[in-house]
Amino acid sequence: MMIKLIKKSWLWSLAAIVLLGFISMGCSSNGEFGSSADAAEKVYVAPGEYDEFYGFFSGGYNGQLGVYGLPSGRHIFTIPVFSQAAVSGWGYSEETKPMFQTTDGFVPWGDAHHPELSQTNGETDGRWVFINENNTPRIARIGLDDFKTQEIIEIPNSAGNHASSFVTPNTEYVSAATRFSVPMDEEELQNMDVSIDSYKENFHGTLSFIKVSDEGAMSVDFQIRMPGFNYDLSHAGKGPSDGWSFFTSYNSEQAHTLLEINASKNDKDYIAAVNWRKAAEYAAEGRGKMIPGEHYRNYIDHEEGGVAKSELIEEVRVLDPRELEGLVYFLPTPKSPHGVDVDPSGRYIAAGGKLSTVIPVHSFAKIQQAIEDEDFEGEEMGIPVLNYNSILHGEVQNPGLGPLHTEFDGKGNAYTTAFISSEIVKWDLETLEVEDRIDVYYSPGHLMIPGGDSQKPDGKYLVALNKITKDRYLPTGPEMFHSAQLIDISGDKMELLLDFPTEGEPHYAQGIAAEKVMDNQKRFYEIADNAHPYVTQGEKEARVERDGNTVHVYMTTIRSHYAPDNIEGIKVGDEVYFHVTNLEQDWDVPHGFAVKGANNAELLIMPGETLTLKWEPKKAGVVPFYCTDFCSALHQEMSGYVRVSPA
Ligand code: CUK
Ligand code: CUA
Repeated sequence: MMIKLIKKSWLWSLAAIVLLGFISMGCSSNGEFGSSADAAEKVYVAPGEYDEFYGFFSGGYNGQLGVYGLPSGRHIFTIPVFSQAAVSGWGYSEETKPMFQTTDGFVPWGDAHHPELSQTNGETDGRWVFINENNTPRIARIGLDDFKTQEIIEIPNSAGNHASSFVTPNTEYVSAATRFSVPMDEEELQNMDVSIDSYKENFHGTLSFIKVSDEGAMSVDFQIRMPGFNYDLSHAGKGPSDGWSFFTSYNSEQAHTLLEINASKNDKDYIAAVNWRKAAEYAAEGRGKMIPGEHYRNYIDHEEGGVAKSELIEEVRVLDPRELEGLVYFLPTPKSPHGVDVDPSGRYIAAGGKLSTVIPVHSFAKIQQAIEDEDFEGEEMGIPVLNYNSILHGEVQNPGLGPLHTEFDGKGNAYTTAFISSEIVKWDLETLEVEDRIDVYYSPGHLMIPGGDSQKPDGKYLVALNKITKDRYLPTGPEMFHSAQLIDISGDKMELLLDFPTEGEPHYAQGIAAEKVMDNQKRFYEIADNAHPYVTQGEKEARVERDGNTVHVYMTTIRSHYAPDNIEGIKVGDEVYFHVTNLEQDWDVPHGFAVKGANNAELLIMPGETLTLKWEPKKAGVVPFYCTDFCSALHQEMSGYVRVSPA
């Protein structure tokens, strides 16, 4: 009997893998439009008018955060985050280089996955957006007052940070988890030089909870030691489940080679339900222990004129579920679950079992009951495994093939992406009946409803974030931008309104009513408040100072000239720092600064800001510099010369 069962599950795994591998490429029709005139009217934003929502779309392997207007789908901005951006000098200027400091050195690229807006009382509040970096584990916090990355914290004792950056209902914490388990020694969780074949005995994972202060400063409050699975996604509880977070895991088989087969054998993997409030109490009481956990916290220091600082933190607290009771419970969940989403009421937890034929929905009340009754079917590394049938609210039948992620409209409906069958499936949270389905083009990963993972969704639009584009736009060679699709969900039937391309791979996205963000915008920085150590407060102070081989140029810009604009006395081999202060006090008047042949990017200096470009001239001669941003009718005149003499 046992053998038969295993065999059966094996067969199903193989079938699913074949489907994932081959059918995932989607069909290739153009699909039906609803009435196009109707759809056009719904997404039309007249010239000079604003969109109703901001959309924040992860840039995936471009490492940045794209800002889109919805419903128009217009790409209105890109916020540089984890990758250097030549367009503004992000990560090239001396002020911003420290933002890329990690324990692996200067890492100027990142793989950004899940943006998440800050929340107050379970509602998006428009203060910040967080986003995780999957490759070199990091989390960034971006201010929605100036649309700039303000802080990047590294996650120690982690090997890939995918299940991040999801917030608790009052942004007490941002959560993170290790995507890949790695060898960790028993005492201090330090990575070890051991055979990969020793996976089962040596490999472990960690979950991390990053505390967020009222000002937004992040710190790793505690980590939880976990069995050697792969941790994939998470979402925080809310309402009755506030105080808990849910993390999906796969590879409970603990395979370390050919994962597509070997990590797909078990009928069920687990969702880890973490009582973070209890864990925070343990941490506050000094329980668990401090272990080595070197990581950098990099932040823009506004007190110091916006110069980034890097701070090395050496230790971190780890809590061990084998020693501390009530920290974590495993919820058995079919099958290699990917997404885990908590409905707006906080009562239901839906999993995207990507190889499952159903969507399992757990009930938080039943989870609580099962914990109270100690209704356990086993344990993994001291973590009790609850009984599947005891905690299940129910299963959604026929949800489409390859269910991944679910969002909610706040009216009792859930929407799940089906990756393999390329559709969005709408179902009722109480009856679990499928109510509607719509084809998308093609193979959706995440989906987004503004506020759709908060307690107050704006259930008007849904965006499908499709992984494969194929024939949706004019062909651009082998590579195409990813395709997002806007769907009207205000009625009983979903209606496809718009295709629009997104830059990089938009894993996840967030949306928020424009009015919660647009009125808090900084339009320029007050020059009088500029506390940069190399600020030049007025043209009269512009000057060149030499200190040995180091030259500091205190430079200003204002339409349409630099001061100084002729610089002599620079020698080959000097280290020249151009500290350029933009004296403008007017919205949307940056100036640029570029030096011919400099092994660096340009600077794009916002009004009232100071940025520094480092230049080491290699040859004697006279070198021009100029403004790269068309700032006035006399922009072409905005230039100057540096004379470089032999050493
Ligand atoms: S995701 Cu990162 S692999 Cu489903 Cu959140 Cu695209
Ligand atoms: Cu300043 Cu162009």
